[in-house]
Amino acid sequence: MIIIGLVAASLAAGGVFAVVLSPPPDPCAGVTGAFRSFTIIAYSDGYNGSEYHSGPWPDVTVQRCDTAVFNVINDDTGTHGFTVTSYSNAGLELAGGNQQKLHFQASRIGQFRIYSTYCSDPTAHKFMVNGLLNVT
Ligand SMILES: [Cu+2]
Repeated sequence: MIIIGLVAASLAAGGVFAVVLSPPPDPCAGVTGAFRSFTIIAYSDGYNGSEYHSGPWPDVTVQRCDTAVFNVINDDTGTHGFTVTSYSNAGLELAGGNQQKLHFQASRIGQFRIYSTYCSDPTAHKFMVNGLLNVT
């Protein structure tokens, strides 16, 4: 009985060490999700007219492990940024007339703010701080 107990204890300890030493599992390892593309027009009225929406705008949803692709077009003359909390803290910075893509695999479930880190126009900036990416 004592030997069985020791074996069980060492197995338990081994299990603990294995958990500590292993990198955290990637929930999307081997999973190919869908590509979800969104076109974002940055202008003086925000992203896709955020100024005219009372709630978060844009408000987009992908499923976990999907690849989210944001095709950002700056239709304005000044500079605008675009980023998504947790997924791209550096984000994009687009000069007037510029177009760039931001893409990543949405491996974490939750709600993530879409916003601009920098706008040359402070009035437009107010409309570029309250977008939302939902990962379900
Ligand atoms: Cu902006």
